[in-house]
Amino acid sequence: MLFTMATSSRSAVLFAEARTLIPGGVNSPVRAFRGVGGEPFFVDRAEGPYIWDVDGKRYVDFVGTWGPAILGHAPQVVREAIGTAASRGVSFGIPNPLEVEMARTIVEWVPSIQKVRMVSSGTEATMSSIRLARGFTGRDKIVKFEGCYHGHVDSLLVKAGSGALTHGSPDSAGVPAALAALTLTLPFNDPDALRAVFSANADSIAAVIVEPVPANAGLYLPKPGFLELLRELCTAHGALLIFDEVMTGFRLAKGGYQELCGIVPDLTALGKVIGGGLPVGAFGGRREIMDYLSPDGPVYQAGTLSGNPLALSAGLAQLREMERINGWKVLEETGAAFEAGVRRALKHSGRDYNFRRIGSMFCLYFTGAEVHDLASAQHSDKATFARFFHGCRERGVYFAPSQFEAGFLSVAHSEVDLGEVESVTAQVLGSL
Ligand code: KE4
Repeated sequence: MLFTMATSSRSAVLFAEARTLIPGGVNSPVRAFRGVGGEPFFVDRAEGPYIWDVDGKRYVDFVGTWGPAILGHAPQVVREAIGTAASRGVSFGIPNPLEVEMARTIVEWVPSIQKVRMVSSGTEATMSSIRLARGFTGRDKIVKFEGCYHGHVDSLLVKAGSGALTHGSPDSAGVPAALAALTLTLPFNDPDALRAVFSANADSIAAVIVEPVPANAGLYLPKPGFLELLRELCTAHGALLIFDEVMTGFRLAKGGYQELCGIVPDLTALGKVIGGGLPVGAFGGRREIMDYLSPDGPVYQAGTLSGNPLALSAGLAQLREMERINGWKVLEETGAAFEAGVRRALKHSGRDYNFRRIGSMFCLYFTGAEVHDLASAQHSDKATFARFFHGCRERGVYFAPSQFEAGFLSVAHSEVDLGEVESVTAQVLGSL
């Protein structure tokens, strides 16, 4: 089933040229609509909860550039901060005060982080975290969970989620078998599998990396006790626990999901929100671990644009604004209102569904089965999801173009927007 844009649309013309110049016509695979069919539209501009495509069509946006747009798109405080910073210089490659201010903020807001290093993407944050864990422990094996996505790091592109899953290549080509063999994968929410992997690998596991709320196979939640058991086993076996909070950090709470669940990881990977839409990632944790990093320690890690003044200005402005307005309270209220509307629409649809939400992150699966891991998420009816996605897109509501992604709300989504989305959702569900 193909959903094609009008051939005369500027998006179609742009995409045709893009495909001759850029692999798949996109700079990141999930943007190619392969999970839902059809061709992507091209965006012209974005503001608040809205995006406009190059043909002038407006959408209420629930992707939010995959998480960074927590205040909505192009918030004034972020635009002003970027302008002010740019007037003083765009990049230095020399220590600058903003790096100290961002590090101080992260350390204050996330108590498990005693020292932090800035990088330029979530991938760099997780890649550096696992290298640091291997260097600190002197061990080689990494444990991850099926369907979790931690960026396109060789060691972590094993049974990965997000675009890898959408494109049916959870185990990417180009990753040497010898390296992939050092990555052990488990089903999420499976305590027996967790105990077994530690029993079988005792003291050779350097780290377990986990999305504490997996949001790259849609969205599902940790079962009670699962993360607590993970923490206990890592401690007992001298393995480091790495929370990948690139998506959940500073979004689900001021201190990220670890503030809500009360579990203290050894390292945390961060990104998205802390860049205000510009390229930023970070990783941090216990001082004794972080001091293993060059130039003090033997684990090398570096980056030309790490701590870039524009990116840090944008991120700090966004974090400050979230704190000023208590954005986390606003996001919970908005999320609850959004969920109520979607559930009213679903209730009348007579369809099997599984709607999951935590704070401002959500996912709608078209399956009546409980979704708690990758295998159950894959029971969702992807063809129905694709029809739902395009039906909403045609009516000006933009959800993530894949069943295996999460949706994001911002503080800019108003009651009017949510009312519009409830009406559109009801119409589309009724037409499937
Ligand atoms: P980046 O390298 O894309 O900045 O971050 C990688 C990453 C790490 N950890 C988690 C939990 C993530 O979700 C991500 C990236 N998220 C995807 C969306 N599922 C980015 C979208 C894309 O790949 O284009």
